[in-house]
Amino acid sequence: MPDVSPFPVIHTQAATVSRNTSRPILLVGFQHQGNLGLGYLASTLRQHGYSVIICDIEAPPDQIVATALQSNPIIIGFSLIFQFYILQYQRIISMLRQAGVDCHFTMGGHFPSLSHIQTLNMVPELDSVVRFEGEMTLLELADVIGNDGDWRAVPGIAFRAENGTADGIATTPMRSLVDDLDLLPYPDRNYEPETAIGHKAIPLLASRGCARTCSFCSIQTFYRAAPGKIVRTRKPALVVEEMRSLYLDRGTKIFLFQDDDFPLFGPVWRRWAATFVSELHRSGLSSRVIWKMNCRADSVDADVFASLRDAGLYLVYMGLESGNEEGLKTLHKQVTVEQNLRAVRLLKQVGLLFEFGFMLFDPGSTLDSVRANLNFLRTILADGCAAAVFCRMLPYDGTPIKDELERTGRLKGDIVKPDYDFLDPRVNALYASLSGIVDVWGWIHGYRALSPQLNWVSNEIAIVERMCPGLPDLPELKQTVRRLTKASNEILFEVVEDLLNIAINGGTTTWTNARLDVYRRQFLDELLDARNTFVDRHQTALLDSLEIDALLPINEPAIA
Ligand code: B12
Ligand code: SF4
Repeated sequence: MPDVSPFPVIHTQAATVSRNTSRPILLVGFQHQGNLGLGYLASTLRQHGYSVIICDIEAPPDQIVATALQSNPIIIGFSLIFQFYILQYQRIISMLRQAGVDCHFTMGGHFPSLSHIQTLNMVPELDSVVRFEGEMTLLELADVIGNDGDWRAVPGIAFRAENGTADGIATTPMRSLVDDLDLLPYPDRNYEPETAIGHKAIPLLASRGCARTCSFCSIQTFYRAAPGKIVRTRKPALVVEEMRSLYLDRGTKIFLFQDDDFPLFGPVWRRWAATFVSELHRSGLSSRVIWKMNCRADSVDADVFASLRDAGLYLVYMGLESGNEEGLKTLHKQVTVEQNLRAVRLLKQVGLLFEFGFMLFDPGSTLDSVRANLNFLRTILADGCAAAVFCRMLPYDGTPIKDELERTGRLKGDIVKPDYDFLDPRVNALYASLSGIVDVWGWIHGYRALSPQLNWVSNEIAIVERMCPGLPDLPELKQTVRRLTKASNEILFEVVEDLLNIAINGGTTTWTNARLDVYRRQFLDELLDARNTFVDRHQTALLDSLEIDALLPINEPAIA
């Protein structure tokens, strides 16, 4: 039987030196929904003998400072995965220094990797930035610092240099991306996971990297800037083995694949997916667990998705992004409107729930393109299958579109709020009036907003359909949620349309924030009432569905 569970220890340059593990390493990051980056860093360090403490960046700052003072770490590693959090990190980092914490401070993540100079300039208390995938670099940094070695020679970092560079920042040779993801230990998951209708939902990865080149996305540049293979898939049998251990040890029945683009596109990844499906069936998990993944519209195929559905797939997140050809070109999606429409049609046909990313506005927006986007949303959501969500494209650091806006003198704002104006002033006015009237934080954005709540209840229904098939009242609840979703979408679309017509023909709108808030509250009240009544009525069956069936077939994965 192949060796699947123990992880061979991967070595760094410093692996041969004796390791000083007497002091812990403190990691600070955004923990909501479980942070896989921090998880992999922590498990790699632990595998090599270090003790690791993880603090949530959203914990009270005093608590983070107290933990640092008490634990006397060798390094504090900050994980910045959302660039707009940089000020929050800045504040905590300077509090730590003021409190006398004098160990090595480093930071990693997309923004620090791609914009290391800005990061070091904005956060002067940092000693270094770890660039790109950080497992091996952080380990080596700890090894070298623990032995009072020259950390400035560790590959894969940036730091302030007194001389020799024009901008005062030096970089060491880049470290290659992790070649074989299966050599990494399972990520640390020592936190209370999110639950959906009582079921734990745990994030995991089957691959890293994305082969596509969307202009607004920092993932493609992140995985291209570092040397090494851009997309790396794990062995399907080992992914299933991780799921199996999470099922048995943690009672996990919902798995959230956070892969940027789940391996499905093209013949090689289709084969990968087929093997994954057969491993799930072989392990006995396909009838016991459900899972969600992210993919592009051009990966959707009726037969493939039917087989994924039969192996537990219940929710698909698709980055549709635009509903007009010009917009798709600006965003360099390399899909057509028809492909987007087709993907949605096929998912509905196969009976899969879907959520989507959509940018009503992008830097090339015109009044016509906004109307086309609106019509697109109306088409795909006409049956109330999902609540409308949309946003304005934001030019994140490290993206081709940000560089283009900068080159053409259109980039505005700063790292926390990067922005731009549309070329047609009427689109600017439309966007401003729309954000003023639709309190998007109450309707579209934010965990408690209406659209996410509607989608959340649809998600719960899809879970119950799979975990407790045949429960009475479920079809009625589903119908109610669809009706509410449809009505909520229609109001949102009416507002956009009204403001769009005003942007073209002039006039004033009768929509106000207060009027919308009345609708919003009505929808939310009805939604919560229907959902809670259902849960109350079926508590016993829902609780029973949380039980774990430990009688899985003995798993002897065939490693490809
Ligand atoms: C999962 C996820 C989420 C989860 C977060 C879960 C969590 N706590 O981590 C949820 C769903 C909450 C989420 C929300 C959002 N997300 Co999100 N998310 C992701 C996603 C898909 C995967 C993250 C992940 O697990 N990666 C896998 C791990 C292994 O990789 P990693 O995080 O990069 O970590 C490695 C390295 O970066 C490095 N590293 C990272 N930290 C550190 C620290 C140290 C000390 C060191 C040494 C190294 C290091 O080493 C790690 C291991 O190799 C990423 C895309 C991506 N590929 O990263 C987007 C991404 C991070 N999200 C993004 C965005 C925009 C959002 C939202 C704004 C979306 C929205 N419109 O609402 C919100 C913001 C939430 C908020 N609070 O404001 C953007 C961020 C863009 C930016 N430049 O800021 C990303 C990059 C996607 C994209 N390109 O658009 N997201
Ligand atoms: S948006 Fe998605 S498909 Fe496009 S480059 Fe980013 S991760 Fe890949």
